[in-house]
Amino acid sequence: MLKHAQSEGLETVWDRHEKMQPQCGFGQLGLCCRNCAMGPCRIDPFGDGPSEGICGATADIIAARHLVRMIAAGASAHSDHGRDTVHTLKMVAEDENCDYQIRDEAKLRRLAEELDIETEGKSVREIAGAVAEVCAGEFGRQDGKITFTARAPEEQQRRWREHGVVPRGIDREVVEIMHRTNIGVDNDPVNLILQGVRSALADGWGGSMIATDLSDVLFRTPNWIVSYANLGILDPEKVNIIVHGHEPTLSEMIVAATQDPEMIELAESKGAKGINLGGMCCTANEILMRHGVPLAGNFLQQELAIGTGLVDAMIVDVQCIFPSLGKIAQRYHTKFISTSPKAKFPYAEHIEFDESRALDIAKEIVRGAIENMPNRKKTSVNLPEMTKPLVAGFTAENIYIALGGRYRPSYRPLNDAIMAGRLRGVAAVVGCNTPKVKLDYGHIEMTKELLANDVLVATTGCSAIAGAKAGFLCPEAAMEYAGKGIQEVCRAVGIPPVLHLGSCVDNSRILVVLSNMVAEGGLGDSIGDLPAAGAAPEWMSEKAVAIGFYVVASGGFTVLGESFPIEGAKGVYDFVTEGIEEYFGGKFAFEGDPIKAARLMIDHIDVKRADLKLPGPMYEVPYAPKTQTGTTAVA
Ligand code: NFS
Ligand code: SF4
Repeated sequence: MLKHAQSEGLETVWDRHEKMQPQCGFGQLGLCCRNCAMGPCRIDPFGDGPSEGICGATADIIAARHLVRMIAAGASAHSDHGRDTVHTLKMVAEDENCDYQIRDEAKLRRLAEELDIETEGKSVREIAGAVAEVCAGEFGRQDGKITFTARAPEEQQRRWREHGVVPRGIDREVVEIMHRTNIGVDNDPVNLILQGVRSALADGWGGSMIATDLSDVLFRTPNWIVSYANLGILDPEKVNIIVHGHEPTLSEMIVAATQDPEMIELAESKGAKGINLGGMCCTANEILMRHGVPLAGNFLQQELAIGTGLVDAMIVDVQCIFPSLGKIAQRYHTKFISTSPKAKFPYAEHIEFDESRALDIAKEIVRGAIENMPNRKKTSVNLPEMTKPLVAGFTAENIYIALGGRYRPSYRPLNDAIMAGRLRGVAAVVGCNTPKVKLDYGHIEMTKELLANDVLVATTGCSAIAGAKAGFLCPEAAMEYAGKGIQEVCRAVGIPPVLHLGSCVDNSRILVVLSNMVAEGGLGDSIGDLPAAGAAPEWMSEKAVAIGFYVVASGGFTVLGESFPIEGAKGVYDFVTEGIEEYFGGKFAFEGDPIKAARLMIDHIDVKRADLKLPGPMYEVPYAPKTQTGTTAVA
């Protein structure tokens, strides 16, 4: 596809990345500030020039302020998505003719109970209204704690209380970051980062968790589903529509519109063999998990998708959408349609999505795509015929069943497998793509190394799409890539060695799974005690910074492929890679080589196994750190 793009004279993210070299060293090190108009200021990393900004801010203050603003931005993105989901649930409650419905009543009732809502004698819509109201309240809450934080192990909650980071309201924590990072407010780097942690927790255990749970209620909780992935899912004989972005309120309705008989008939009248819908980025994961809609690709593939010349419409809502798409779409016949009042793009046709007329608008968009198919420029078509089969649809509600708890609905089989050393541990490999490394390289190499060492992998976001394209999400992958322990587990229960848990807001599912593992017993008192680790080998978005911080603050060891922009600020760097562990049990490491990064994760898992007095891995593993205490592992 890159060769094709080149021959067509298309400029892609990789070309722009190359043109941008060398990138600004001050920015990379986190040593520039323009938080006020006395600046911009920059600190000299070599010690010859200024060591403080004009106001007197040191490198640590400047880098910490910027870092927590990144958290605020990321937490806002996830949480505003959560807010939109609440809004949709409220609409369902208020309007019986609404295009959306309650698809998982049992989950709605469970949530109502958890939120202390009286359900006796209430209709489903009344319960939905009450749940929506309580969830909406979590955004504007002024004090107390975000309700779902109670899902975390008690020991973790105790640490949050001890260090004053229990999140109050979701919006409040973000606003407080914006206040405290103004010139002349909070000038203690650790104090700033603790507020960053508070806002990140409000995201993971608040905004993101609400987005996940209410999406399950509205669109149904996912279950195992098969599909396939990569640009080869595009079909020259069908109308091809790609939905790109994040919020399932839009993509769910596009799914419904493409299945409408009237639309299918219209497509056939134009000579098409039907309508082919594919997803891109996290909205792809949402509709894959619930409907089996194939994955067209991840973040870096968005321009290439249009470059196939086969996309009749690319429909976008919010987040991770390149502003370059409109220009590229103009080179082809592709309709590039923006739908959110929050996100408009150059050269896009804007058809505003309004939840109260959701299906009608979705049909209007799909009709436009169908009518556009005859305009394809045959000479520009290039379809890379590559796809891989996959299994997705793992959740906190079904993962224990998948792992052998069928006859006893509990996490016991999973915990037992870890305690016995059949599984050395578990890892979450998540997050974005970046043009700084070869496409998907970080995800693929890291995952292979973990699997070979009997570390079971959970995945979400663009990493899940990378894993899907690499073929990791099918059960057979265990035989090809995994160690003997994972092979035994996968053979016994028929799961892939890499479990797809959804979009990036669905990292909240991973928090719940880990909390459930702690509650099951035998693996310590908190998430930080588990033989587990997380990674975002190719992170690029501010959302990933928020995720990283809520994982670390929840006790998780997290390896990032690229450092935060803090390397010029030693105090901040040392705090996030060391000091923070004493507060919350988790910490960051930065490692660009995915194999070395995987080994840091494995080292951590082995230390946790030793702390829990668990034996080493049951089977021979290729990587055994020198410090290993196990009996059967060999170097
Ligand atoms: Ni996550 Fe999903 Fe992908 Fe990164 Fe963007 S799509 S919300 S931010 S690039 S994983
Ligand atoms: Fe410079 Fe301080 Fe203003 Fe930042 S806040 S631009 S360091 S004077």
